[in-house]
Amino acid sequence: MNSSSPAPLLQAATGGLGTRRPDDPELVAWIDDSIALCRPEQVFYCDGSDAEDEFLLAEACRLGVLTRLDPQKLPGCYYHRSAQNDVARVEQLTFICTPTAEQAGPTNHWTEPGEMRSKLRGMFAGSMRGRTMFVVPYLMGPPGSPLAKVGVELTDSIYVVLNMRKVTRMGETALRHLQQLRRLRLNDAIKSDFPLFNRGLHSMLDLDPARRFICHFPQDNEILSVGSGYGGNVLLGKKCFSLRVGSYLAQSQGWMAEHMLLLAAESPEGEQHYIAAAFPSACGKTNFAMMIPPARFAGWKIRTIGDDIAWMQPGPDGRLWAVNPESGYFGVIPGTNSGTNPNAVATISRDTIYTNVALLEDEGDVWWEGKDGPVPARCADWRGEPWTPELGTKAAHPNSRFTSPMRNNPALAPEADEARGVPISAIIFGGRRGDTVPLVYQSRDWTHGVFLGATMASETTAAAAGAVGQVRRDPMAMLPFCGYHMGDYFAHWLEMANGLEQPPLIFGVNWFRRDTAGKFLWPGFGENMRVLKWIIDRCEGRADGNETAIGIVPRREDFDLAGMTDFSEENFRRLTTVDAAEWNRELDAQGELFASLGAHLPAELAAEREQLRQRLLVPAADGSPSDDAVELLSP
Ligand code: GTP
Ligand code: SPV
Ligand code: MN
Repeated sequence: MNSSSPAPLLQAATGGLGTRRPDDPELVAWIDDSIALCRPEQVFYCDGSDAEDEFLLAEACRLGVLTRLDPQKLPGCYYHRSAQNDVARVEQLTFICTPTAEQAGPTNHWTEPGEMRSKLRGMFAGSMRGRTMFVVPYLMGPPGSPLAKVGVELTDSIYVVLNMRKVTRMGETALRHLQQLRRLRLNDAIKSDFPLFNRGLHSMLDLDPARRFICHFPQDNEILSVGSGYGGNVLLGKKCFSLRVGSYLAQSQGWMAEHMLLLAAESPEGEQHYIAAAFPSACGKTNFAMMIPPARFAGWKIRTIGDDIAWMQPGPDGRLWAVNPESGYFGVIPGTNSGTNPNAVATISRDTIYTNVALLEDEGDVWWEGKDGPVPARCADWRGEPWTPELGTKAAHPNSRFTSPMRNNPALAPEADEARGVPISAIIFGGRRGDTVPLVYQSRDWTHGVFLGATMASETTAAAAGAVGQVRRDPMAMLPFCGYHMGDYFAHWLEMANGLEQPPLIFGVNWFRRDTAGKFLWPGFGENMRVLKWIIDRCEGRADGNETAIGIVPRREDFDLAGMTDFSEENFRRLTTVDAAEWNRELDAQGELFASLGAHLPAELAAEREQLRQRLLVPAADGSPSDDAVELLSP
């Protein structure tokens, strides 16, 4: 299935839907230029109404882009198969086009903007002949928030439109916000050429990977995307605008755009904490943000504010305040069940687009590896091929995804719509590491916390095209998403502390440490509440920890393991062990990234690394967490 088929949608057929042109002059001029370039057969202006959604869903079914699932079992749910060569973000084909290569830095692919622009203009020329161009205005951030921003995506994919409607506040809301921004600029006579909205132009072309490019022009607030129809490559409000362009804007304007979930934790006594956590793609953000604590923690309420992106800025009270710019989830499906993530199961039971999972025989229901219930005797796999368990292949693509509005989430925090956001108590950095990194540890202070985030690494996952399971540095989980020089990004993190009288405490976590047989040592999911509890206790000054070379790990007495079956004290010891030999290897691996940043690497971080090297040479005084270090370092 692809969504490129020409279709006579408009006028009489739509009863007026799709015909209302916006009136912002800058917007209209850009749309008209893009029409002249792409030559669509017709242009559909989205307003975000329910009537429009209904119409476009029916249209997508008529075109074969979506299949409607059983409305009794899965009300408002639809099925989509992407092209087989277009199933994930493509980091190799993602570019930051700044005037100089140095501005993009060594961790990004770079091309000179003029060169890239003319290459892409050639590809866009006539690319929408016989197709519909959809004009998709969207707002990132709660309406009225000082952090909220407007983008407009022009796309020839009806699938993109229907996804953007779920993950962003799409339509009239965005145009109203743009109008306010325009008025402010005129009233305050602000002389600025910087476009008031992000311009995103997307064409699937013929979905040929040889003509696939995801290009960002941060200084022009512009994104050009061709040749893909999938996820982060094309839902331009998400990674492209909110993170790559967003991080550039954040640096120049003194705020932060981060690849972080946001959750609210309320204790039985009514104590509130807001937590932000950066884990790389497919490393557990959605699951952590929707977590349901085990019985031991009866009375605790964990609520979701966001599951992927946080925009944060210092508030007048000296705390760091955060909003979730999104309004829905584009979440990993495999492994989702009522044991791992009951809130996600409820969220995707209606109003959801399922992409690249398996389709059951009656075509009214879907299946994926790790779903509740029995494995089907047969189904059609994500490619549409007949599948039986004996084949031994995956029926659902490992990066198959659900797209659902956040209002479906039973654990949604009401604060998700609050314009001023929420004040953050703690920031957590976490990766997928089979060894080395303990279950949880705390940095000594902000600078050490920035070092912790800057040096994190994680095994690659199916969320991006390429090899899976390879450990790579992924600073702050932003390696694929930072829109400028990574060294300058670190400096920006360090600078943010100046505006913060009460900076969040910074922690590292790792749910994925394995035993020698390759089994996860930690049960994860809801049990991660135990780690969260220790973190909150540290914020409140209630729990103690042991100093190690890399930071503070929990003392056994201060970590709640009550009610855990199948979990041994020995496992806890292994999970909190800091092995000097492993960390010396880690230190070396960190060096490669740091060296690549050259003069852009902040001296503070080089100094942190040197201090870590020194500490790894000295066994801890109490001997406990550094037992192994003592053994390994004795002559
Ligand atoms: P993106 O949407 O790509 O940014 O991913 P994410 O960070 O939101 O990851 P998500 O929560 O969707 O989890 C990705 C995969 O990790 C799923 O297969 C989960 O089942 C698995 N996972 C999540 N949390 C845990 C955990 O605590 N332990 C273990 N073992 N696996 C987990
Ligand atoms: C990620 O890869 O971090 C995602 C999925 O959240 S995508 O929207 O494709 O970037
Ligand atoms: Mn993500």
